[in-house]
Amino acid sequence: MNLLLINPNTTQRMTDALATAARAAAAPGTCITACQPSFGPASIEGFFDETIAAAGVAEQMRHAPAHDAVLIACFGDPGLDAAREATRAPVLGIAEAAFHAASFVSTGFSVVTTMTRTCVIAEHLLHKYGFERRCRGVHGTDIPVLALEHCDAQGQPLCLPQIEAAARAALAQDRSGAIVLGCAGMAGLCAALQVRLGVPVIDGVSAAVKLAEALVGLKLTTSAVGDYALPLPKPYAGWAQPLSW
Ligand code: 5HY
Repeated sequence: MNLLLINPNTTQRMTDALATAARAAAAPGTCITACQPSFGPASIEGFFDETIAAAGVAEQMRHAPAHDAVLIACFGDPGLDAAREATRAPVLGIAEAAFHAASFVSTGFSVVTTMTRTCVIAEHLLHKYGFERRCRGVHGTDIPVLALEHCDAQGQPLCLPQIEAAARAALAQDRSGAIVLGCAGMAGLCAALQVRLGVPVIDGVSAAVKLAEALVGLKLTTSAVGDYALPLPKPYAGWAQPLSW
C-alpha cells in the first residue's frame, strides 16, 4: 500500500525524520511518501500556526499523488476533516490514532507535549474525538518543537531526560497507565522512554501507520456520503485559486 505522510510544517529535516519513523513502523509492502506544504510555519506551536498549516494540508491533498491512505503528522491533526473530504482513502491524524491506541492498552492515559500553550489544542481534540474520559491529563514541557532534534556528542537527544521526568510526574499525578507523546517530533524517543518508564508509550506516527494498514487491509474507505463528501465545486479567489474544486 501507498501511504502519503504529510508533515504540516515546513521544516524539511523534520519531514525526513518523520518519514524515517513511519518507515520503521511500516509493514513490508507499505510504501511511505512524505511531503510538506509549499508555505506555512517552520513548526506549529499555536492556533495561528495551526490555521496556516491546515491550509497547507489542503494544498497537499488537492494535488496529492496516488495513495491508499494519508497520515497527517502533526499532533494538532490540522486539516484532518478537510483532508477526509478530499479523498476516499482513510486519513489518520497522529493525535486521534495515538488516543485510540492508548485506550486499547490503559484505562487512562496522559499526554506529554511540547509548548504548554499547545495543551489546549490537544484538549480540544480529546473532546472532539470523545476521549476526554480516557485522558487524565495533558502536560507541556515548553521544549520548542524544533529543539526536539538537538542531540549531545553521543547522539543522545538532549530533551530525553526532561521528557522522561515530565512523563513520570504525569503518571503519578494523573494515576494513568500510559503516555501519549504529544508531538510528531517525539517519535524517535518512544522506544527509549518505554524502557525507562516501564509503561506503554504511544507515538502517534507509528500508531497512525499501523492503523492505516489495518483500515486498508479491511478495505475500508472514507465515506462519500454526507459529512465527508467531496467539496462542492466553486471558484476560489487569490492564492487559493489553484485549490478550487
Ligand atoms: C507537531 N507541532 O506534531 C506539533 C506539536 C505541537 O510542528 N508538529 C509541529 O507542539 O503541537
